[in-house]
Amino acid sequence: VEMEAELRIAIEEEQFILYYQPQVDFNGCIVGVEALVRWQHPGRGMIPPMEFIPAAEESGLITKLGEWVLQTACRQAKKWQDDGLPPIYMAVNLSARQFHQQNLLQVISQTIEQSGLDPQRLILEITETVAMKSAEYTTQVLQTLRSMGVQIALDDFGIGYSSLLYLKKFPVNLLKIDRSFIQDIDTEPEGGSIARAILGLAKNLQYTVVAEGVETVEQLNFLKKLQCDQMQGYIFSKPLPSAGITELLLTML
Ligand code: G
Ligand code: G
Ligand code: MN
Ligand code: NA
Repeated sequence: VEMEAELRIAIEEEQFILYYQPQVDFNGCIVGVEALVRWQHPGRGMIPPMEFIPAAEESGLITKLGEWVLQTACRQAKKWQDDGLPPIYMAVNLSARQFHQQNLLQVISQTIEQSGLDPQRLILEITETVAMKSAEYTTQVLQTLRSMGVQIALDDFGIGYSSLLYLKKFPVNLLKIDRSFIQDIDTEPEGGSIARAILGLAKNLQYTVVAEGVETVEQLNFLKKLQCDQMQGYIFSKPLPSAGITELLLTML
């Protein structure tokens, strides 16, 4: 409850900041960024999302926070575009409660319109578990989002339970392989076998695959050999404030 009260104030006072983590292609070029929220707490410093997103979910405050995140991310993406930087995607996480909020589609379409961002540049990440919870609803929402031009990513792929039947029905563009399957490339005897299987499946179903949490050269080489489309992880860059991304994009001009 204390956390909830604090969060309420934090939202009012906009104590949040977005960091952005690059997603690179096969050649190491930045093709997109994932927006990751942090709480700049006046007394406790920078608080990572794992420590407040659950409370925001439970209290329902995630709806307001999520709107701020979406708005801020879309505006930032538009600004990079207006500044003549290389075109990139902006990926934004949607939590379970956000995905099921009544006015979700309205909020998203309004935010896109107000920011002036090309909807093709926006990727919404939902977890596989959220998607499977009510597959009929999910299919409908995703279809509407796709008709607006927005792209959809299934986040943390492989750790939930995906019905392959629904995977085929969902109008999804990207699968993000959960980082546990990337980390085991180095640590397990049969490491990488799940990453390999997901890549095979995804190629057949014509999804773009993003590997999350790539940290080592061994993981990178393994993924390159399997022609993984995109990668994200500390080996390339940690999540950075917007100015850090601007610098990286400038070097690509
Ligand atoms: O930034 P970090 O790597 O600590 O993120 C941890 C978790 O918090 C991830 O699972 C991520 O999806 C989630 N997260 C980060 N930013 C947001 C956000 O803006 N909205 C939601 N719903 N989740 C977020
Ligand atoms: O939305 P998602 O659950 O995918 O959130 C991404 C999370 O993964 C963020 O908390 C981000 O800081 C974290 N992350 C990104 N790259 C790496 C990495 O290379 N290693 C580890 N351990 N975590 C990472
Ligand atoms: Mn994510
Ligand atoms: Na993830």
